[in-house]
Amino acid sequence: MKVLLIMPDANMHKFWVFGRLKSAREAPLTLTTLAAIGSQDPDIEFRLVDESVDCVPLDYPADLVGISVLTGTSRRAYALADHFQRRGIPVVLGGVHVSILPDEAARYADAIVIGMAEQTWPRLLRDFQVGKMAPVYREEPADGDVACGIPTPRYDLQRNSGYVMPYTVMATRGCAHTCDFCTVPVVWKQYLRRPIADVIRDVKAIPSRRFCINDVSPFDDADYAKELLHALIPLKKKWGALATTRIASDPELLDLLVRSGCRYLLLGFESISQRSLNRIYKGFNTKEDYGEVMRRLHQAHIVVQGCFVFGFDEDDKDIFAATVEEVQRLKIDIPRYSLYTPYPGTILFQRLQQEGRILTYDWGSYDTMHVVIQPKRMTPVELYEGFRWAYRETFRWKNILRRSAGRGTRLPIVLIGNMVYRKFTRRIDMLKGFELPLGPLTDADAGDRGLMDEAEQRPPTSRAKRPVPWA
Ligand code: B12
Ligand code: SF4
Repeated sequence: MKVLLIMPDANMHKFWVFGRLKSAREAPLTLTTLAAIGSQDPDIEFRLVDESVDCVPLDYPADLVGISVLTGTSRRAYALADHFQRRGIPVVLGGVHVSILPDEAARYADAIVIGMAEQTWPRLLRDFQVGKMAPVYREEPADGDVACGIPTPRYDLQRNSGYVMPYTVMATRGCAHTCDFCTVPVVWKQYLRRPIADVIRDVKAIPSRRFCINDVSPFDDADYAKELLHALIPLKKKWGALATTRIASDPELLDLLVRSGCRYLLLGFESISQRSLNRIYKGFNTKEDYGEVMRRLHQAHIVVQGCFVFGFDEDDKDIFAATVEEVQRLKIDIPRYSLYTPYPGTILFQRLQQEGRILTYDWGSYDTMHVVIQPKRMTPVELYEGFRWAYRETFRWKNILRRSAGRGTRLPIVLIGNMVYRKFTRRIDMLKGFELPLGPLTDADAGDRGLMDEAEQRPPTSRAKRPVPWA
């Protein structure tokens, strides 16, 4: 049986390099994990297509198609689902967006999978083979706080050369925090840790010295993290990960990061305003400590990608220049900016909906690069223009060079990272002009079943859509 697994892309991180697609980010674990889980049955042949690095083979002779859906990619996912269903091929949808809005996703699929799929995916595949696939599969919460039995991802099935970082590993799932804009605590209510032996097995399976841990919060349980880092030391690998700013406050953890080969961390600073941080339930980030966080991580020769968000209720037009200035002062190696986005299911979504401040329910714009809310202290246009200005200003050569001064042996990686985002800055300006390989989505694309139009997408309690001035 042939199963085609697709990760649709919103054209965010991909670039054409010498005629081939290249993703400037790490490979997702989703498809390689699903293929690994399903590979327990030798009769199933998986083909993996991540649209960040591949084009979807629209004529592939699949028996079953599985599509992973994020909110920002849902329109694309539904159009692809429609395409394969019209060819008579059953489609299964799963992933974050499906778990949050199962009723919406169910309209575009023969079956949906809610939550993690370690138990449900093999069951679905078995049911499908005997012609009894159910319309909904829902993973039960784990018993306790340990995630057991997750197999080593099928790295052999992804186009590794397409990624800047092809090898990703998972150690934990979920997050112990509840930032108001974040989907993670909504979808994964538990903070799970995988057995250290399983993680080390996966790291050993990687045919490279470099890998990354792409869990959202892998160091939150300090005891677990220290045990894991101890176990990584003998493997002599170089790795990167996501973390919170609290990582730098524990000297033992910091020392273990260095000894185990950590070279890169992505940190969510989010804002330079403590009031904003408190308001979004991220008060554990202390603005006053940012300088010390950066000093310690730089001392440990760790490259820091620092993420900031614009559009918080406390933000006014001064926030852009103030943030860029702080980014320069802190010498954030690779800064990144996003727009405050109310993903469905989040605390933020509920609040802004009640306040009538959601401008569009077109999920295609929920990529943190489009303004989808009415900001409190500026107009949507001012927010968008400020965001673009901040990108342009931050990635001017003179600012890149000022930030990178003194980075010693890490300078090449810092400069490469900045060059990618310099290019990305131009992409933000072009976002509206992009067309996906299947063509722009229209009602005609969707055929009889119809892509959701805006009225359908709008939850019944919401206010009418207001025009976005620059659309
Ligand atoms: C690595 C990562 C990335 C990578 C890879 C992208 C990707 N598609 O995974 C990169 C860096 C490119 C990326 C980019 C972005 N990301 Co991201 N990313 C992640 C991260 C940290 C891990 C994903 C992962 O590999 N998980 C491990 C795998 C095994 O788990 P999984 O994907 O959930 O899959 C399991 C189940 O969900 C299910 N499943 C999933 N799909 C399917 C499909 C089928 C058919 C079946 C049966 C089951 C199934 O089975 C799997 C096994 O149990 C998640 C956070 C998280 N914990 O999920 C955020 C996350 C997915 N990202 C998020 C966001 C917002 C973004 C960006 C918009 C950020 C930005 N501004 O750049 C972009 C958008 C990318 C796009 N194309 O639109 C949000 C999504 C929110 C939402 N509602 O959609 C998340 C949840 C983070 C968050 N804090 O909320 N991201
Ligand atoms: S933004 Fe980061 S720290 Fe906050 S809940 Fe999400 S994953 Fe956790």
